[in-house]
Amino acid sequence: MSLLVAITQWEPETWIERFRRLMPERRVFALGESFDAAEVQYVASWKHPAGSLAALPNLAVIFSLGAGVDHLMGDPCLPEVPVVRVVDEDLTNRMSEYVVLHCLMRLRQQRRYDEQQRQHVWIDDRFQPAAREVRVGLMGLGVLGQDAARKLAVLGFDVAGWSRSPKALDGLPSFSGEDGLEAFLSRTDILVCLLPLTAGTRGILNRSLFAQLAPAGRLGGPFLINAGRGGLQVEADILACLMDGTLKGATLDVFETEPLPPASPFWAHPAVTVTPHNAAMSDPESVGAQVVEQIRRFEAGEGLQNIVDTGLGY
Ligand code: NDP
Ligand code: OXD
Repeated sequence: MSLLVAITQWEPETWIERFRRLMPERRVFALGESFDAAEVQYVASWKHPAGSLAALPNLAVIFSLGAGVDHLMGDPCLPEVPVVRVVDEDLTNRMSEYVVLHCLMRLRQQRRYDEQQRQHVWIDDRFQPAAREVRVGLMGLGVLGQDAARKLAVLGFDVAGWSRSPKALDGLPSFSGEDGLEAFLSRTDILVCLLPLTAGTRGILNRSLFAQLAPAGRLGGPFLINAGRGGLQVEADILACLMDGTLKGATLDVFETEPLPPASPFWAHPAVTVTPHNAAMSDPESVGAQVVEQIRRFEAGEGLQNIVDTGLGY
């Protein structure tokens, strides 16, 4: 049986080459090629066009090539087969690097020094809060949130987390559900969002939430780091909150519209750091090998791993 690689927005060639090399005994098709739909048992997807998987009569498993699965859940014609997502050490490490980097950038005020360097300005500025004085709050304590939390704690940050269900996190404070949100936000100077985009989280990063962040922390105001999904954030609210001081700065890897349009005010905003949705890339070597291993497990009757709860949407 064959694998259909259904990728948009990423270059499919590397993935197809990798799958063909790893599974020489199988046929690997790209969406757009001509193929026999009845032959396809597996799909590897990143943002396949909605409806394009609807007529595959022998489809058994859909593999998301990313950790997030909102690109699949948004397809109203998604076949009712198990959906498996990426849980990958390489991807997890990359996300933690991103989170640690941008928390340190805010702690050490690096953007200010970059600007001073551009201006050839030397200010004898000895104000540097300690990491232990800065409270980082992770929204989402899943695979990525937990790893980032641990690594931030090693650096000395005062870390807490928030998730849907209660979590024990190496002795770090953790909060859950609607009831725990206010207490979580009120002790947060840097809010790091690693939530999935679902019906329950869409638009959660909005003015009413930002207004509950700690107003008087050691960084002089709260910062937002969003590397979850653009649909989690209300961009007009972020801009308005940066303007009135509810937020002091934001680091955004994901956007309501991607690629970020050239006219977006985020590009030139002095308090915003923009990265092009690459906080944690899926590595074709590592993720391709995982898909192949999952197919082996499935066919050996050993059971799939990292199956998505399609009811919850993540
Ligand atoms: P997980 O599924 O492992 O974790 C998701 C976390 O979010 C869980 O702790 C879950 O709670 C929590 N959560 C979900 N819904 C809610 C809710 N309504 N209220 C509170 N908490 C909620 O996902 P990962 O950690 O692997 O990935 C997280 C997201 O990161 C992905 O979905 C994707 O969108 C994004 N991502 C972005 C990348 C980038 O490059 N920018 C790269 C990879 C991923 P509970 O523990 O109770 O289930
Ligand atoms: C992912 C992503 O979900 O790259 O893995 O956004």
